[in-house]
Formats: sequence, structure tokens, C-alpha cells
Amino acid sequence: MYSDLNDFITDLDRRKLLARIGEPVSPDLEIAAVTDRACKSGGGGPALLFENPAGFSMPVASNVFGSLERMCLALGVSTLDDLGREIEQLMTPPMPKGIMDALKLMPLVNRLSDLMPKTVSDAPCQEIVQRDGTLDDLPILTCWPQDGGRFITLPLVFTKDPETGMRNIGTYRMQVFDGRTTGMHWQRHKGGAQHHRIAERLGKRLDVAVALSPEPVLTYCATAPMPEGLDELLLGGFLARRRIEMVKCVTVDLEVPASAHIVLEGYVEPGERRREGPFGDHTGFYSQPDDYPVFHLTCVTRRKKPTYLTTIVGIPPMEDYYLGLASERIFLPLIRKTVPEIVDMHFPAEGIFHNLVIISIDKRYPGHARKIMHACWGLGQLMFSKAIVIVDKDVNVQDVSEVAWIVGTHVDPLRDVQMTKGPVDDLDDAADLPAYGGKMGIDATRKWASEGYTRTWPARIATSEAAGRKAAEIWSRIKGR
Ligand SMILES: Cc1cc2nc3c(=O)[nH]c(=O)nc-3n(C[C@H](O)[C@H](O)[C@H](O)COP(=O)(O)O)c2cc1C
Ligand SMILES: [Mn+2]
Repeated sequence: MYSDLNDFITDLDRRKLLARIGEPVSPDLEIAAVTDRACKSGGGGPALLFENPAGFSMPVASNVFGSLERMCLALGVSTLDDLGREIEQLMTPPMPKGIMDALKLMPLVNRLSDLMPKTVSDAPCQEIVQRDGTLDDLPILTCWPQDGGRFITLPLVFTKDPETGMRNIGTYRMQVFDGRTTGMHWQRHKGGAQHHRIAERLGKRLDVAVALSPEPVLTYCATAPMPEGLDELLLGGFLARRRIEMVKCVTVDLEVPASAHIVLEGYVEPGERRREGPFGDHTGFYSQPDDYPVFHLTCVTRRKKPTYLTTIVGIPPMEDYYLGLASERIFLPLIRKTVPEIVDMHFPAEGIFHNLVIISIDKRYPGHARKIMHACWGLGQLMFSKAIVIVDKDVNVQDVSEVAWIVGTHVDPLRDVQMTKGPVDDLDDAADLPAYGGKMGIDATRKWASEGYTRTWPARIATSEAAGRKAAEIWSRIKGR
């Protein structure tokens, strides 16, 4: 497991999964345009290392997580489903039947004891301490022509609940206002916003630390939809299979990953807001400008030779699809702890996570599909789901064209569509009001007599087993030619 972003980049290079760009490329639109081409080149394209961002001496890395293969490498697994299975095991350890069985559980127990982060005193991220530091030598991108400015797109934003001291980490973009101030785009439903809400109620300044370019596992963890109050670093320790090393900040009462290349220390004042945006967003459209809290920089700490890790969002597919895919696989076993009838789930790239969620279930009773919809609308960030499609467990939710076929054939729109209303993602521009709008569940399961369907449900077409075997034989010969 890579304990440093540089190790990841070096390994990607060795595996021919990285393109180095030696010529000068401008952080003003050009790096984003090249990154967009990579993301659209099929399978996510290569990771990119811009060695000479025009006007800056710090290299820029982008799209490093932007393929299934690189996402798996970053998390140290050969398939994301392996990770899902490990978590499943962790959640339901088999009862040991004897001493040998119990010994087999030891690796699992060890893995749990390694979850807690540990504090170190000497950290690469503090090789240089700049108490009057600015953002001026960071090659921060302008991503799209109509963006309100330059945005730090892949920051790990650390805060503590002012009352309980519980930590949160989230990835929230930061628009550069000047060398010492940025926007802080934590949306109202997110962990950072909740800490800020409490700080404002207490009339207190909220310390904030922003880690850039940390060990790869942590970049993922900051995007993960961890339940509120659960420390993202526990997930980090689990994924890294070792305790994450943290170091105390210099000017604020927070800790940051020792492995980060750059750390921005600072605070957010109660009551202060400033216009942020527009920004070419995950949706593929520009988000409207809106008022958000302001981050004030107190100190920059960094390595001597940092790499600036960034990403761009825009029309899908983009790098964030693969970060989301990791969450899809990692959180499925956790969701199944509360909703065990869920067999599989998928967030297609075109649905940008929340616009389209496809779930297969082991249907057990009438109305079951609707129960699942409501469970999702009440579960963590799944609450944002705008359209939820529920299918029977024999449908492969990872195959969007199979799902489209099943929806078309299995759904009677008047009977099978469940409309409701609730919180929607802040990025949803279709709703009349910000963050509040409509939701639709589509029950595409086979309908039962107990649900009022008294006709005979048609059987899915498939050939006989014998003819199928014969066809397979002949086909392998035809294909082998
Ligand atoms: C590249 C990228 C950029 C993101 N930008 C934002 C953002 O600006 N604001 C926001 O609230 N969430 C943003 N997110 C989503 C959050 O990181 C995500 O919802 C995360 O789970 C929040 O963590 P939290 O629950 O601890 O707040 C972004 C995600 C990614 C992958
Ligand atoms: Mn959180």
C-alpha cells in the first residue's frame, strides 16, 4: 500500500498507466482540457503528470484515480469486490468452532486494532513551515472558461465538532479569492457544514486544516460517504492495513496526515459568507454562484518538493466516477447490514451518483421494492437519490442496457412509479428550490398476485440447456478462427 503519493505515481509510471507531459501546460484551462481528453479516452485514460505547469515550479498530477485499475491499486486490492467481501467478513465474522478456527480470525482482529490513527512528531508535510505563506506558488487550476476563478478541487478538509471534538474529513472545493482566502464549499448536508453550524451557534471561529496530495487511500476516504460521527481515518486505517500517521498542525488545534505534500492551516469565521462560483460541476453544467463560508489561511506547511494533486469535474465520465465506484463497492456490505434484501447496487456514470441509482433486491413480500426506495431515501447520502430503479435479483444492475430493457418491459407507469419529495443534492438544478425537490422510485420487479397483478408474468426467453451447450461448442470454434 502506497504511503506516499509519489510512490503511487512512480508505480503507475512503471506499470505504464501514467503519461508524463514535459512541455509547459497552463493551469489556466489547458491542464483541465488535457485531463478531460484523458477521462474521455475510454476506460478512464491514463493518469497524468504535468512536469512543467506554465508559471509554476511544482508538478501537477491529475486523473490518478481515474480508472478501475488505478482505483484498485490505490486501495491495494485486485478487484473492488474483494474489498466488499473483506468488509462483509469483518461485519459478520464466523463463530469459531475450535482453537484452529479462532486462530484463523486473528488477522481480522489485528486489522481492527490497526484502525486508530497515531500521532507522529516529525512529518514530511512540515519540512517547510511558512507562517506568512500564501497560495501564490500553488498551480491551482482554472478548470472551465466560465468558472468564477481558480479552484482547489481535491482538498481534504479537516474539522472538529466544536462540542464533541469528533473529527470530520470531506472533499469540498475551495475557490481562490486571493493569496490568503478561499471559499469553503461544504454543502449544507455535509460533515464540515455541520461543524460550522455548531461553531456559529456558539459564536466561535472554526479551525480548519486542508491537506493536499496525501497518501492515496486518504484522498479516497475524504470523498467516502461515511455516516456522520464516524471518523474517515478509521476507514483509512482499515484500507491502508496500518495506522495512519498524523501530525499536529502548527497554528490550529487539528491534526493532518503526515504524508500530505502541502497543508493549508486556517479558520472559518462565524457569520462570514462570500459569493462563490460559478463552477463547471460534476453535473456537466455550471453551478450557479452562491454564498459560502470563507477560509482564512494562517500558515502553509509543505515538503521541499511537493506535487500538487488535482482533479477536474464536468460532463461524465470523469475521475470522480471511479472514486464513486469505490464507495459503491465498499458501502454495499455496510448498507446490507440495515437493508439485507439489497443484492447489488449501481450508480451509472451518466447519473452522477444521485440522479440514477439502480438496486436489485431479493423480493420477499408485496410492496418490498417501495420499502427499499424509502430505506434509501432515509439512509446517509443515499437520501439524495433522485431516481431509484428497483429490479429483481436476477437482473444485473451493472449492465445499464439490461436494466433499461427490464424497466421498459416490467413497468406499468401508473402502477409502479412512487413519487415523493425530500432533500436533494445542492447540485440539483432541476428542483424549484435549492436542496429540496421531487424523487421518483420505479418498481421494475416482477409483480405478484398479492400486489394486485392477476395476469401471468411472462417467462424470460432462454434456450434449452442442451442446445446452449452445443451453441457454446460451435461458437468457441467460430470465435477461435
Ligand atoms: C472531486 C470531488 C469534489 C467534491 N466537491 C464537493 C464540494 O465542493 N462540496 C461538497 O459539499 N461536497 C463535495 N464533494 C462530495 C463530498 O466530498 C462527499 O459528499 C463526502 O462524502 C463528504 O464527506 P462528509 O460526509 O464527511 O461531509 C466532492 C467530491 C469529489 C469526489
Ligand atoms: Mn464525514
